[in-house]
Amino acid sequence: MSTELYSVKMRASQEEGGEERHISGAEKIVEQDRLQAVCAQLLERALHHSKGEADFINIKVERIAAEEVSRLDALPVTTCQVETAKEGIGKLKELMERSGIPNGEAILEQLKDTWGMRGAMLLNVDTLERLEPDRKRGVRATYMDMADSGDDRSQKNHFREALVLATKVASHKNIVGELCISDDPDYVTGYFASKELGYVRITRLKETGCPDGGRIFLFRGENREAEDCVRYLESQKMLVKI
Ligand code: PML
Repeated sequence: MSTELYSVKMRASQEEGGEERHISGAEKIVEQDRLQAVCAQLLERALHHSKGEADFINIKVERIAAEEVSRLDALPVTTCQVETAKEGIGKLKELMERSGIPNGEAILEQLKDTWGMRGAMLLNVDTLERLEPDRKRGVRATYMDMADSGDDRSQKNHFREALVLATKVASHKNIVGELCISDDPDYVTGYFASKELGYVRITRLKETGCPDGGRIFLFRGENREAEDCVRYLESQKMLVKI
């Protein structure tokens, strides 16, 4: 008999001059007996976020069959200690070079266009074309969680949540890397992740107090393959063993 699992997605936003500003989002896959507790934790998180008070909170619960869920081992993790954000950004460029990704400077230039997006930019690294169907929203990597649900997951853990996301993203055949800067003003560690280099934490990518952050999924292939990539990122259910 298959176990029933539930996908829980939370997103919170604020209205600012008629525009929706993203505040917080989270993804969980849980058994039924933890559903209520997890929804309460995510509501709490949405209500108390350092990016501000939410005007709109959406918690979506969907039942999913265990058979629909794929499993992956987390990418190996290394840490790159840097003193300044400038040095950290330089590391991102170096890691792209080591991964055979050209146009590092131009790609980093596009990071600022991701500030405030709910999802990530999907960028063709060779042509620099953006491939998201909706550029304002971006592509949201969803339906994923850590495989070990026995752990205490009541607190937001930037690192673990990002490692789960990065592992799912990196495993698609057209993804050659990912860049991430947190949009949490209090969180300055970011990362570069790829199948080849693993998950490389960079201890400072911005100044403390800065709310700017975002993600770029680095795509290589024919643009027509982007549709399958977006489908994978947005709908393949995935549990990641950390
Ligand atoms: C986010 O805020 O969602 C991004 C978190 C980046 C985590 C980087 C790390 O600590 O490894």
